[in-house]
Amino acid sequence: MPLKHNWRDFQLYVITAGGCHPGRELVHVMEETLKGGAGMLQLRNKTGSRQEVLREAKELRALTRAYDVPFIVNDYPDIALEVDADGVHLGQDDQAIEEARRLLGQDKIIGISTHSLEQGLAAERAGADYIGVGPVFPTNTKPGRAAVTTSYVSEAARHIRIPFVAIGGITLDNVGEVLAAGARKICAVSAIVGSEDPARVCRSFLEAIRSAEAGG
Ligand code: 3NM
Repeated sequence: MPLKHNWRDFQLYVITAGGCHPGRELVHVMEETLKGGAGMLQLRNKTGSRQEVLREAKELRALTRAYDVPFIVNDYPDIALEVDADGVHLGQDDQAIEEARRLLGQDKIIGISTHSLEQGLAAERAGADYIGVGPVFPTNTKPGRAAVTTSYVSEAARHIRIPFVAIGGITLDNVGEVLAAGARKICAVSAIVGSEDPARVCRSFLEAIRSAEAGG
């Protein structure tokens, strides 16, 4: 079932994490983010079994359908197809974009994490629909990867033509720097799903993004 709007309009992208606020269920936390205005959701479960990922994917597919928000699955193109997700997100070491495209067809969204302008331009040439630009700041959600700083964000703003999402260590305290570097789509994990009030944090991120967009 296609989305009723252009998925490229999203401004805030939220990814699931094992580290939800203690005692909260994933699907409830993600519904809070949708109430707060999240415009795209990704299921990212690096530790669970395939069965667990499939169960979460089914729940989040039903939830995102109800809010008409695009739903992306990290790492499992087969699960993305099975639950009719809107797309997949790949890492630099995952299945190549061309291979994912063959499997998923032209209508699905394919996103890829990039950590340099060179990777970003290569992803664009290979037919990615959007790229992640990060980690902008060091982050425990993706440990062991050096921060690319806001300099890659400004390079992306100048040279990348497909939508790009700044990601990695972004919080309400530092999002201003990321927006000043030219990002207009923000992705955050721990700052949102780890907070006590994910809906409120989402609203605050969106306020910051909209104010940057309005030139403020
Ligand atoms: N990908 P947080 S950084 C999942 O740079 C992920 O490709 C990244 O989580 C990349 O908002 C990252 O908690 C973690 O820092 C983002």
